[in-house]
Parts: sequence; structure tokens; C-alpha cells
Amino acid sequence: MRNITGAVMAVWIGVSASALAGDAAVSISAGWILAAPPTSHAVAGYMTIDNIGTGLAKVVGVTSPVFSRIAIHGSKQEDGMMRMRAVSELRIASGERLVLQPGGMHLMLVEPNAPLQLGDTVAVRVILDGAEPIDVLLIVRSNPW
Ligand SMILES: [Cu+2]
Repeated sequence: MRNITGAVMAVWIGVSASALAGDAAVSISAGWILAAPPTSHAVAGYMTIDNIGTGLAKVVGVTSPVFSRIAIHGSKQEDGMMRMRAVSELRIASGERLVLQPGGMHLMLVEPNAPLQLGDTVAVRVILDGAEPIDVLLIVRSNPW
């Protein structure tokens, strides 16, 4: 039986995390993964990234022990079709907020080592250029916050 209370607590503890280094300060919140059928090769993940520092923040990668790899994708409407393309980094100017969300920028989390279930939390590490990495939890949900 699942420990619902424990899962919810973990979400709230993990829901916001930040890192400070030099003049880069980044806060990450509202991380989630869109639930997908258990056979899915990849799932999409989202989060809100705030640059609360004075310098440019750069996200250069995301890792997780739960997935074989994680890519950062942008989405673009082309010829009436939504296409995804990998981007090498996310740049967030001082004071700016970048929201990864359905139809826009997202994480592509490839090959989970076990099927994900609704309510699961997944630890990911957001790698920043020139600052400490940030560990956040993404909750598996069927819809946005
Ligand atoms: Cu994608």
C-alpha cells in the first residue's frame, strides 16, 4: 500500500530548491512529469526556473538515476505540426522566469528504469554553468498544477 502522506510531504519538501554561487542564483519549483503509459520509451517533464540572481543563469544539463538520459527540448509549430528539437542549454536572464510547460520547452526523460506511476516522485539534478547543481523532485501527474 502506498504511503500517500509520505509522498505528499516529499513533494512539498522537493517543490522548491535553489542554489547560490557567485552572482548566479536559481530557484526551481513546480516540477512535474506528465504521466504516460507504462510502455513509454520517454516522458516529458516540466518545471519553473527563476533567476533570482544578478547574473545570467545557464542550465546546461539534467541528470537522474531513474532515467538513462535526459534531454532539453524546445517545441515549435512547423507546417502545422508540433516539432521538438534538442537545445544544448537554457539561458535565463537576471530576474527572468522560464516556465517549462506542455507545448513549449520541456525535459525529455528517456528510458525510465522502472514504470512510473501517478504520484511517484523522481529525483533529478539540474546542472548549472558556474553554480552548484540543484536537486529537485518531479511528481508524476496527469495534468499541470
Ligand atoms: Cu521532447
